[in-house]
Amino acid sequence: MRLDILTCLPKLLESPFSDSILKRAQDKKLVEVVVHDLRSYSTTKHRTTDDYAFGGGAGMVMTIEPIDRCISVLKEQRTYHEIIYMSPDGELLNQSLANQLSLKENLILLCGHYKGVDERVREHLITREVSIGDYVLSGGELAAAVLADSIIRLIPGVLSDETSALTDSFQDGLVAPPVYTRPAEYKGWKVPEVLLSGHEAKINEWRHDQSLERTKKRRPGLGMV
Ligand code: 6GU
Repeated sequence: MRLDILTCLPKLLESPFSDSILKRAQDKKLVEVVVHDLRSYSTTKHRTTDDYAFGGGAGMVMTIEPIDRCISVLKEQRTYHEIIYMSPDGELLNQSLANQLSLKENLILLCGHYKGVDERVREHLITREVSIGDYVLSGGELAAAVLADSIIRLIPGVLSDETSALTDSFQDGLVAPPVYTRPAEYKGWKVPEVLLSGHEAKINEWRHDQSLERTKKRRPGLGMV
């Protein structure tokens, strides 16, 4: 997979991709993440990427030209399956959407900022809009990093067998069961006996029961979308 992220604040996207699973996925060539600074596509004297809103008020608005120029250059190089605008009024991210997007070859994520982008970007350049939840962030960068993480970890080979995405919370419409590690007893707080039994079938049954119980208690309605 190739993931191109367009932003006017590229520094915000440095650390999420330079550590742990997302770094390893790139090192293993399972994903190529390229962050583009929209300022370098600006043709104005001061390389601006925003301007005042027509009609007044509303704060600064991201201009269409740097975004269009950057997307055009990328589209000349390959075909993109989705060009996604990160926006709090977009479609809500969930595991099902992450699964769908993880199957695509090339994706563009556009990070919004200020009071948003010129509406013509949304009308003519974007194929989809995604939000990561019903709250407002200062910009789309952190949201893009969240979306990218949720997608990249699903690409075959990114996770090892032990960390397989198949056992994640949400993947089967259930939250994950509790986990424990050594010591088996700490301050008198004990690990459930069944986990120490070595009886695999019983352990699996216990975990499944715990998942069902937890889902019912914490997230009733999960997976019923
Ligand atoms: Cl994608 N962008 C911003 N600015 N805020 C958000 C968001 C996106 N998703 C939730 N809040």
